[in-house]
Amino acid sequence: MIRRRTFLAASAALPFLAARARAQMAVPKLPADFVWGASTSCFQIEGAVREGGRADSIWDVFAREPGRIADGTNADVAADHYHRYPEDVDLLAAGHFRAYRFSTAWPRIVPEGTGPVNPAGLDFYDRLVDQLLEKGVQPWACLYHWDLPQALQQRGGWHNRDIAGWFADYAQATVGRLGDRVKHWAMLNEPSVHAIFGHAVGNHAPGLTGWPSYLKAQHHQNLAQGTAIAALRAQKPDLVLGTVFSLQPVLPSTDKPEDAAAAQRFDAAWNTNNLDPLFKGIYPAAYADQFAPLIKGDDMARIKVAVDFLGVNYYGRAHVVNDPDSVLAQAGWGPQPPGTRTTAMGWPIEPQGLVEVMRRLRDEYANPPAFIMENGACFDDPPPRNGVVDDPERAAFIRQHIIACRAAVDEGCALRGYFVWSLLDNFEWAEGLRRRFGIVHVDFATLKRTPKESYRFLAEVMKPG
Ligand code: GCO
Repeated sequence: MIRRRTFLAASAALPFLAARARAQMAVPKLPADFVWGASTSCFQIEGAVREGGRADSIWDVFAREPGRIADGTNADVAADHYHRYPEDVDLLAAGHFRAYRFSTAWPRIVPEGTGPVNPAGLDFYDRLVDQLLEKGVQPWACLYHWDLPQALQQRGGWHNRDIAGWFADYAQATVGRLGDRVKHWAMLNEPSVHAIFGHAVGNHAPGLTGWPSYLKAQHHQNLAQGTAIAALRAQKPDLVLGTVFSLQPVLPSTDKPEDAAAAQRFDAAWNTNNLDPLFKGIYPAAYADQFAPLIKGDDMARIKVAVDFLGVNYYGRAHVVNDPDSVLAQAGWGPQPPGTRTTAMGWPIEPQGLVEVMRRLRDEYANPPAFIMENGACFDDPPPRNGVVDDPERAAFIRQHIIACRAAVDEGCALRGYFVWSLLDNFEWAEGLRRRFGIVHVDFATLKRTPKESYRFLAEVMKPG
């Protein structure tokens, strides 16, 4: 059946776009209750790393080590969101964002990781949440976006299975203060990516390496996620609870059998080592034997919990080849199909992959209510000129992925919302401040915010009525 699509034309309210570009910006309408949002994470934007009783996270320590961050920067100031949050909330409201996904910093709230809760740390999120609600933006909080308290790393971090309880305690303390106003809570951001880059490849904090290290970090994140969800359900049954995975279709770059096998291993490491435990209570066959020694007692029952939503971070497909020397599933990134366009990160621009991810959730995981919780692109934007940052490639990227969202909805996938990554230019982990993903430009010297054309485009798309 061919469905009729209603197209919403980006209107003449886009002052800086040529008429032709405006016409190309036409996007399909999504359901009236579709949630439009923007995402950030605390370490990447807050700065103020030594204020309000915050202690070091693993990323503060990692960024101080020479050579770890490509441009030698750190996140001590970042976008200074800690002080400038009212301005950032105004940008959300003026841009018609209905929802804002932020993360709470464990080292602000429980600086030593366990033990005393720091009221000043919670005060910051209290102010942020009140400001959001006052401006009509729904807060969505994520409890862990990779910034483990350094004090916990010294106790083994994600290698120590006690972390499941430590995380649940921190989650309960945070919900205890904010749960009267924040209904939507995600537990972890991209556990597989944290396990792979932070604990196997070593190019992210805490800089650990090796596959056994990955397995522990992955299993204990799965366990912490399930433990925290159960604890929060018991604490406050009216909360809407979920978690956030990075999901990518994985394709072999060639038709060689060894590349096909590498793609299967990579898929398990990246996608299904998260999905299968949560939704099915098992590890995929490719790694089940390797995880087995780590599984104790009723671990798998604790991990398989009902979630109210799944957050999906989607950037592109993974094209991989066999690489026996690679710690990541003995697979490496391989050539992309000829003619594939890429972002400034070298990532392929493949909106159709978003539809493939959603189909997989529909067909293999019982179609959980899902939100695209990160999607966006890094481009080498020109600096602001006369208050304008022209980023047509980012606007086009977002538009193509909104069209993909509509296609997924049309195919019966339970896709309920789209959150752009990211509201602000920010600290892009090992890449530092040089990689810009924001729809709002941040001058890291003056901290001035300048909405980019992609912000104006999205504002037009999301405008009610
Ligand atoms: C991730 C994180 C974000 C990134 C974004 C761009 O996916 O790595 O969730 O913090 O900044 O994805 O790389």
